[in-house]
Amino acid sequence: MERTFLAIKPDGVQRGLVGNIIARFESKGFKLVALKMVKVSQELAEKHYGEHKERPFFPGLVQFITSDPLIAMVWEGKGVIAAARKIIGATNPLNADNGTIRGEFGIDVGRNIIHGSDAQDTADREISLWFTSEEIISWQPSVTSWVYE
Ligand code: DAT
Ligand code: MG
Repeated sequence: MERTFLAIKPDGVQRGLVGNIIARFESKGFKLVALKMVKVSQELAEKHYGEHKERPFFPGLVQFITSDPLIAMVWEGKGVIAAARKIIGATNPLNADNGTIRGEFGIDVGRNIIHGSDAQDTADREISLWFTSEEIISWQPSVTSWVYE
């Protein structure tokens, strides 16, 4: 089954949005298979955002993501990578649709609340960067047959 890496960034944690955000993925029917609070190191932040290292906003992005704890998670389900990106909304919160996490809760692109992997290869890379295989739990929700036909 498909998996994606999601992280509620330090702004989402500070603003008390952890429960609201997790509830959206839970109630959609996706399965939480790993979760931890992390005070991110410089090294992990630079690896995670490696694709952006030449961009002017990179130092600020790394500073922000390492400034305070975040919530790192792995979610599983059919089509979860693309579906999570839709639930999250556009990168710039002012362009994000109403009803999305960024659309409801954010204003500035550098305070956009949550990260989600954007493709299968990124998801694989990010999951193995943030979690060991022992930290990812295989379990079967008893409601599975009420979520999938
Ligand atoms: P996303 O998080 O939607 O995948 P991205 O991968 O293009 O977006 O960028 C990663 C993060 O970098 C993004 O969540 C916020 C920050 N960022 C992107 N573009 C930015 C910009 N123009 N100015 C400031 N921060 C930016
Ligand atoms: Mg991205």
